[in-house]
Amino acid sequence: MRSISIKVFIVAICALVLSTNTPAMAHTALVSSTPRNGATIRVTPKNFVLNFSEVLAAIDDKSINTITLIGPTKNRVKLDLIRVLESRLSAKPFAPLPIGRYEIKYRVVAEDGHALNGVIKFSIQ
Ligand SMILES: [Cu+2]
Repeated sequence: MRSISIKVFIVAICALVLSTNTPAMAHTALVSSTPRNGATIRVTPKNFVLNFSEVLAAIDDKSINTITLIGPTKNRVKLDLIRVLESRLSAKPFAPLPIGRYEIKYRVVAEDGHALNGVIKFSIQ
């Protein structure tokens, strides 16, 4: 009987934790991106654009959000004009990109202080 009461206790705690996580407190999420995750494209995009569900944070007007482009040989590809505008993070490729597989790695912090990391994979053929 003792193990059953412990299980009931654990379930009750989980329910309490879940119920306090209301939709209004939802953390930021990636809503859309250009290019999309898994996309195959034929030309270098003019812009990389990541749209999030929450406004992104800044400290003393400095962006604390990062975006990195990793190229076909796991090399870091230079990006230009990295910008944050409300819930949007964007950057431009510095030069036309060679054919191959790429990863956009991002780390953003929403205004509620929570961070989100992610990877968008695409290839240029
Ligand atoms: Cu949050």
